[in-house]
Amino acid sequence: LRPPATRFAALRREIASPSLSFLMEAHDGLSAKIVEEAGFRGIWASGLTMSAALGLRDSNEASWTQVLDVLEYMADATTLPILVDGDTGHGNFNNVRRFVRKLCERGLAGVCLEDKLFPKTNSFIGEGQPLADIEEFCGRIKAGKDSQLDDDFVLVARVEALVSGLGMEEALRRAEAYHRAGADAILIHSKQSTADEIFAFARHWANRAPLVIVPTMYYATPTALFREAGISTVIWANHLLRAAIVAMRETAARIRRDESLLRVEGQVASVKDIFRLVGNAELEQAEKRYLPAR
Ligand code: SPV
Ligand code: MG
Repeated sequence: LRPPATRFAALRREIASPSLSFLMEAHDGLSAKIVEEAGFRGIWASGLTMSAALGLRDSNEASWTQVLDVLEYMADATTLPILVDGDTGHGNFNNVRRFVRKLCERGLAGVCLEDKLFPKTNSFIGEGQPLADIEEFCGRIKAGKDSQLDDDFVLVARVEALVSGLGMEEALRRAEAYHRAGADAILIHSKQSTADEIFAFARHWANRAPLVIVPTMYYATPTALFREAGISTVIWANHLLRAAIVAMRETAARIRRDESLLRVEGQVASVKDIFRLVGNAELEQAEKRYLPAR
């Protein structure tokens, strides 16, 4: 496994490089492995999908230490750098300090903090969610940066002003403040079905710091346009969990209807595939080395 130190540098490279980077969502150890297998260079540990995979809402129902445990499984399962969806930071500046230290200790390469209030609600629910006071959120950013245990740890500040209907000026004001407070990148979020406001923001922002986007709602926008706009990083935020939901639902329904496995066997991963994914071959080697010969 790649030692954690290089993971911090790897995420920083992805975020800082002028070429467009991609982070793919994962929500547990297995999905993290699948992201790596697909050839992605980094993982988005989504708050929405980690919660949903636990059967919970994206409302900080899982405690931050429960989230940390999921993240540790993900970090152990892959060599890729992981950008953690840190929601609001689970409280005020003091909670952020402890959260960031623990992420660093477990080899998580970066965190994204959003300018909302604890407990948060998913951005695609309701209208006009209240945002954090700018100064207070800047304190969270500074506290996070002051607590990182590796120089390359990445803190992304997420601006929710467009989602909350506060407009472009407020979004830019907030992004500027968060950048000054020490954020390494700005995530500008939108829930519109086109990327118009994202592109407008990017024009005004003029690359003062790397921009990260989440095109869940404006999914039809060609990626070439993100490149042209000088976006740093695209997050495909929830698609492995959504794919799994469809596959699991279809498989459960078919087995229930058929009372037989015959028609699903060819449609599902083989048991061997599971063994391969979780590295049973390595265990066989280790047994030869460490168990007494029989
Ligand atoms: C997540 O994946 O949890 C995110 C992105 O924060 S969004 O669901 O669009 O808020
Ligand atoms: Mg989230």
